[in-house]
Amino acid sequence: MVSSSLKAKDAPVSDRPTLDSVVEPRAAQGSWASVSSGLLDSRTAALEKMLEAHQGDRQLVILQDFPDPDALSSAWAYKLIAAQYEIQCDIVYAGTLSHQENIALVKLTGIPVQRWPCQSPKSKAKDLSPYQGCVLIDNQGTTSQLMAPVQQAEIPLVLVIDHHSLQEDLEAEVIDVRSDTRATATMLTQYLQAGLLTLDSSNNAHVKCATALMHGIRSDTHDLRQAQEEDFQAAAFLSRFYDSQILNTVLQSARSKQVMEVIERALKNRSIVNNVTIAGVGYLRYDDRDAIPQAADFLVTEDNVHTAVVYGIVHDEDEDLELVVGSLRTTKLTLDPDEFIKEAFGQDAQGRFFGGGRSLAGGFEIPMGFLSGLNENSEYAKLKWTVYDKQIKQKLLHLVNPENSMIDAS
Ligand SMILES: [Mn+2]
Repeated sequence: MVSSSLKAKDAPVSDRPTLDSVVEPRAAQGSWASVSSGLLDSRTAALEKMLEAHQGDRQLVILQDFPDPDALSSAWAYKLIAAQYEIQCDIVYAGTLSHQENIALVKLTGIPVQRWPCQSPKSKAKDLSPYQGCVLIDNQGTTSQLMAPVQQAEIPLVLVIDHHSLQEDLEAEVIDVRSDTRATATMLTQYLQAGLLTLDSSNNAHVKCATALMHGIRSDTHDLRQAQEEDFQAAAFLSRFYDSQILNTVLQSARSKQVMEVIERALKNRSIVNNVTIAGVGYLRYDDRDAIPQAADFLVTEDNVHTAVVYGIVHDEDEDLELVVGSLRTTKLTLDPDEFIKEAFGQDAQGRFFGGGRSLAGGFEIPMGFLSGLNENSEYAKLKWTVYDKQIKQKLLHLVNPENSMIDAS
């Protein structure tokens, strides 16, 4: 049994506004079949109205720093929709594409995405003046370093389409946040089905975008094993257009040696308490950051394990910056990763949470502040890891096994 502090997903949460209070009344049940066509119609109408009002604009579509297939494909679908309104979109992210499948997806389908490294004194600031609006897809701005410069340039937030839990203080012209939906790609596919863009199987970009969306849905639903009716409906629609050969090639991309080594460390270091497996993997390079969620994906497959948390210290050589990065994966439908992570790690001095999540997955990033920075002294590096490892483990165990969560001080 997991402690009662792992609250059921459907337990009443805070009084934060939900999409329903922002956009429209809630449907009787969450499933696609029961969502009245009226609900979809009003969402489509809201998006259409925004697009019409911004005809001829140039928009910046911001993805999280480490974009995944769901984000990449959804942003592309939005770009294709917006193009019909003569809105030119640039899809950007600040971090890196480090999962081999994501690199293969972008290469094979040609998703028009650009890396805009930021924060670095070396990388010169991007000119944001051509943009009249900014759009967040598969995120709400909390996982992108680009939000700060965009807010500074006072570019209005015109649209948010996401399925992570709704963040407080989110303001945009149109907000479509559905935390019960498994994939943002499902939401974008619904907009396509509603007629915002007519897919044409003789159009190469359409076929490749449909392929990317199919991959997006698959990857956010554990290969459809956790898919809901609406995801199957969306996948069924995409099946008329997508290229299964490209998708196969993407899925067959091999794991890098570094990823294998991180998985090995995760296996070796894991401890299992109340069906939750927790593993610290020590230091890793910035480019190998995606090994952490991949290790969590792997650990959650163990017998009698429903939730895996893997974390490590990621070192960015370019910036000489270190931060603790962690991923959570769960197959337990009643566990809310967003709540779990917020409860485990709390907030920083500015009141921002160290992480959050969506259904079945979550992540966190803890800046190391004064302790950040590579040190040549391996004893010191070891000591620093030990401190972080124990502190994170203690916070996680406090939730997983409250009676016995004190660390062994010996
Ligand atoms: Mn997603």
